[in-house]
Amino acid sequence: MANKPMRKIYLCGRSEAGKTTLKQALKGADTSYQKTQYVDTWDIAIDTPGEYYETKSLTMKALYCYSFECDLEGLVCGADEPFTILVPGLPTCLNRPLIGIITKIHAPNANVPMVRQWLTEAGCSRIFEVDSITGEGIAELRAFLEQPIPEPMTIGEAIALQSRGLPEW
Ligand SMILES: Nc1nc2c(ncn2[C@@H]2O[C@H](COP(=O)(O)OP(=O)(O)OP(=O)(O)O)[C@@H](O)[C@H]2O)c(=O)[nH]1
Ligand SMILES: [Mg+2]
Repeated sequence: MANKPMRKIYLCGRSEAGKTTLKQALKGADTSYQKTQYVDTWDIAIDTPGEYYETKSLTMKALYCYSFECDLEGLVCGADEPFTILVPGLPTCLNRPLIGIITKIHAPNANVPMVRQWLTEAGCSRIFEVDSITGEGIAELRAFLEQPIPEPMTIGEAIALQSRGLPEW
């Protein structure tokens, strides 16, 4: 059965976080290691080299700029990453929803609750846990991405939400 179209997600995270493997798993393709050397905006997801995220002058600029080409932004973080460079409250300067994806959830040094805390503090509205190699959690993420793109909010609706102190605007 053919896959449904997915909302386009921008994938960022440090090198080896598992962005490309995740993209392959979402496509139902074989997972094979391919170091990302350039930004690929034409596939089902916008896959970036980890170096974008690890370079001070590029992390935020790329997050802002590619938001114009995606439907939502995804922070990819391996469950075994030893520290984070994420700053809190990222959605305050993004114009797309932000979600988090924790990969390698069964890695020997995995600490899923710690990574979940980083992603929560960064401002992710949803956090998914996956193992892109076994496919665990991929169907749930795929089902979320297959949800239709919501109608853009009017300025009046945004102001109404702001006035009630709600973050969804
Ligand atoms: N067990 C397991 N291994 C994973 C998972 N995701 C990625 N890997 C492995 O981690 C390594 C790096 O994965 P990539 O998908 O290439 O990482 P990347 O974030 O695209 O890295 P760059 O292209 O350098 O930015 C590969 O050997 C993958 O097989 C996962 O969910 N589970
Ligand atoms: Mg890659």
